[in-house]
Formats: sequence, C-alpha cells, structure tokens
Amino acid sequence: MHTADLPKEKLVEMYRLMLKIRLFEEKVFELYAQNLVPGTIHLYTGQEAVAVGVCSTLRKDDYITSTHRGHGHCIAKGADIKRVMAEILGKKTGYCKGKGGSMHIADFSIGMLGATAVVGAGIPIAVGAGLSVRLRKTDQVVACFFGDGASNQGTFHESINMAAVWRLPVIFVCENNLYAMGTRQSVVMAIENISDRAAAYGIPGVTVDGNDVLAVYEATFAAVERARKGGGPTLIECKTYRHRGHSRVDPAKYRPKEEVAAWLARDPVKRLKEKLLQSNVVAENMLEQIEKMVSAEIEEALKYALESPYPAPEEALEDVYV
Ligand SMILES: Cc1ncc(C[n+]2csc(CCOP(=O)(O)OP(=O)(O)O)c2C)c(N)n1
Ligand SMILES: [Mg+2]
Repeated sequence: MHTADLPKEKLVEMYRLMLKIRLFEEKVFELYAQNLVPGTIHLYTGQEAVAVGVCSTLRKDDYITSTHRGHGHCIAKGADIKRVMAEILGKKTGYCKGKGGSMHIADFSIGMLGATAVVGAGIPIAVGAGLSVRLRKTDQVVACFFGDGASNQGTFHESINMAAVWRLPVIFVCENNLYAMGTRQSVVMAIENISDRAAAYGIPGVTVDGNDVLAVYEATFAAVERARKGGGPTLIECKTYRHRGHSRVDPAKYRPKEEVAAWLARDPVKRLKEKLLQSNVVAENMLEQIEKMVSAEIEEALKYALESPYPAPEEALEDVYV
C-alpha cells in the first residue's frame, strides 16, 4: 500500500503512538535522574518512526522480538504502559513482577516475544518464531528489531541464512543509529548500507529513511505482504539516530555536535506532525488534544507504578529458571 492511500485515522494513530513513545521515554529519563530506576536504561528517543512504522503494518497476532532499547517496540505493539512503567521501576505490578527491569519486557498476548540484553540474541528467536508459524501453517509474520552493532554478530548471519533457505516469514529490521555504544559504524564495517548484506543470503534488502514513519511503513508493508504469501524474509535497514547517549551513564561526547544537530533537525515526531498539518490531515487543535491525552496517560501510568509495591524479598527466586 502506498502511504498516500492511508486513511486519516491511521496517520493520526501513528502520530499518537510516536508521541506516546517520546513522552514515555522523556518521563523515564526524568525518573532515572531522580534515582527511581534500578539498573540501567537505553532510551528509544529519536527512533520512534521505526517501531511505529513497522508495528503499524502488523496484526495483533503477528510477533516481534526486541532489544535492550525496547520500550518503543513494546509500546508500538500495544503493550500496557502501566505495566511497562512498573517494570522499569522494579515494581511487583510490572510485566516481570519487577524482577526483569527495562530490558526484559515480554507480552505474549500482543505477540511481543521479548526483549533481551544480549546483543543479537533476538534474531534467532525471531527465526524460531517464523519456523513455528510455518509448522502451524498460519499466515502470521515476525518482525525482528536489532541494531547496527547486532548486525556484526554471528547470530545475524546464521539466522538470516536459515530464514532465507526455509523462506520463513520474518522481517529483519536493522535500526542503524550509526553507533554501537561509542563505536561508529564506519570503524567496524567497510559497507555503508547494512541492507547490502541481504544479497549474500539471497533475500531482498532495502535501506529507508528511518526518521520518516511513512517510508518505514511502506517498506515494511511490502515485506509483510510478501512474507504472508510465503515469499520469505526481507532485510530492512532504517537509518536513524538516538537523541541521547547509549545508556544512562553515557553523555555521548563521541558524537560530533554538527552531526547531532543535523539529526535533531530531522526529528521523526516533528516531521510527522508537520506533514499532517501541511497536508491538512488534521488541525493543530486536534494534535494538541492528542498531546494532552497522551501526557495524561503517561501520568496515569507513572502514578500506577509509583503506588505499586516492590516485590517481597522471599519472591526473589520465584519464576526463575534453574
Ligand atoms: C553479546 C553482547 N555483547 C556486548 C554487549 C554490550 N552491549 C550492549 S548494547 C551494545 C551496543 C549495541 O549496538 P547496536 O546493536 O547498534 O544497538 P543500539 O544500542 O545502537 O540500539 C553492546 C556492545 C551485550 N549486551 N551483548
Ligand atoms: Mg546502533
């Protein structure tokens, strides 16, 4: 589907979701500054168009796998932000009863198979889910999020090869934000476009502007259609940028000021807002109303999380695999 054909409601919903991720992450950043977040956090701020563009093409029963930078993926797939917030704050009402934290959220009821702190580890899990779809003979698809750094892991190459050979319904979504922690892509890769790697496995590979939600939507829509019909996997590289450092402890001094400024000027949330206003899809006051509603939802999630109890010490070993 061409995005010009998308109904107004769908475009507005994409904006609402991107804004929800943005404001959620900004709230989490504030909370960590107040020392309310145990463990580390990796914020998705700046990359919202990828999660929303991809997940907006999926059905509820389709699957996703996520990464250490996973809050945006969860929200875009429809997770309950009260339980996400509670998990980040280590509370008993969180998705993992407060014992997994920011990097381990899963919700099978919405097809969110899980985030993982191990870089590249979600990729074989997505292929496993794709194989399960094949064995169960359904027409579900799997979208697998991972970073540029993860694409240098063996898991990336082995998993894509297997998915390609078996033509599994997996969409490999590489969020190329140019850095793996402090390491710039050009230091560790001799190629510019990670999508070039698709050719080595005989699958389609495409690079899109990952700060343009409609470009991400269009590329994913085509890949999803192909995958549902048995046409096999696609590698989609989304060029994007994280607005903040790698994790809570990183001030990101290694990034040139001009580079940061150039990417901030291409803020995906602002770009969609401008597009909606310029094309008269919505009036400014409607967007203001959406902003108010999203802010209220986040405040409600925060209240829920703050008022929830911590898990009891004697629960520490419950739900733990040994
Ligand atoms: C197997 C493994 N190696 C190293 C790390 C430490 N580590 C955590 S995040 C990260 C960088 C990941 O970069 P990328 O895949 O580009 O994702 P981004 O953080 O940019 O979203 C590294 C090296 C890890 N968690 N797991
Ligand atoms: Mg990266």
